[in-house]
Amino acid sequence: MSSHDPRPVRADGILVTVAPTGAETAKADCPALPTTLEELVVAAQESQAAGAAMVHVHIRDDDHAPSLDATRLRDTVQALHEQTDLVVQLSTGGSVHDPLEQRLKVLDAEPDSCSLTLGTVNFGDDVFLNPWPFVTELYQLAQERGVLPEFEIFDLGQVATLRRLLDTYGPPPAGAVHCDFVMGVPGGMPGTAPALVAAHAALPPEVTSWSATGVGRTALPVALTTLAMGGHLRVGMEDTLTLRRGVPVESNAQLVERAVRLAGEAGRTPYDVDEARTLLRLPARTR
Ligand code: KMH
Ligand code: ZN
Repeated sequence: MSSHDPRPVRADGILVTVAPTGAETAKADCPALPTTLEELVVAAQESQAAGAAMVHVHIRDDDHAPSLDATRLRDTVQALHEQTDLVVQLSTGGSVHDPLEQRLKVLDAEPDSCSLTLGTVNFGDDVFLNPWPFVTELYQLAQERGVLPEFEIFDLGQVATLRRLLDTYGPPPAGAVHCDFVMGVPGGMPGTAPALVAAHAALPPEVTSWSATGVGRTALPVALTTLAMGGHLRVGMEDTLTLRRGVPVESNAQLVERAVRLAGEAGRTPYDVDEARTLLRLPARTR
């Protein structure tokens, strides 16, 4: 094997990504949502102990409102790197109100990975704006900085945009093409088995790994379908606030534990952080 070949990774493993906070839920409506740096670090540590290997991060300000403050982002990446072993992925999606210019600056905080949504989508009553020039600028920035993009796919047409992006600008930094289907957003593709099968079938052959998450009540159907199809899982309070009807989620670790339990029934055990870095072709890292 040459030094350029990807390292092998266990076939019966699963990458569990935790998305602990998001930008949509108010702290006042959900006190268990981790919105301070201290709460985020604890949620990340507990999630790692439960089997997560990557954390998808949105930060909040002192009033618990979504923020893209440069200093806070940098401090957050540093704290997560110092106090967990997780692959740190910063959201470049932010909230639907964040300006595109500020979303590009997220990469200045030097995360391992960044989310990169492949197109504009209605998002409830709002619009999550991702015009092609923004997508291409963010992608080229990630390539220049050696940051792993996680391609977020909210709708079937966005899979075609991934094809166009790879054709026009070439592969990501180390060749890992990692996608995440975000399903069940009002305005995007539904969180159903047929939708996931269709979106997955349209993925370009360059894709090296994929995960899925279903928001709200689609969390379980999407997770079960993903396991049946051999994909990886993203879970967390960004997407899911109830375990089932009338039963609130108490912590992000609880959702990670459930994902690991379901994966176990499918014969798969979570990748540790070193295995996750291998899968995602990230350099090994020690605290
Ligand atoms: N908060 C949504 C508008 C991402 O993190 O990149 C966008 C989002 C996707 O959560
Ligand atoms: Zn997000």
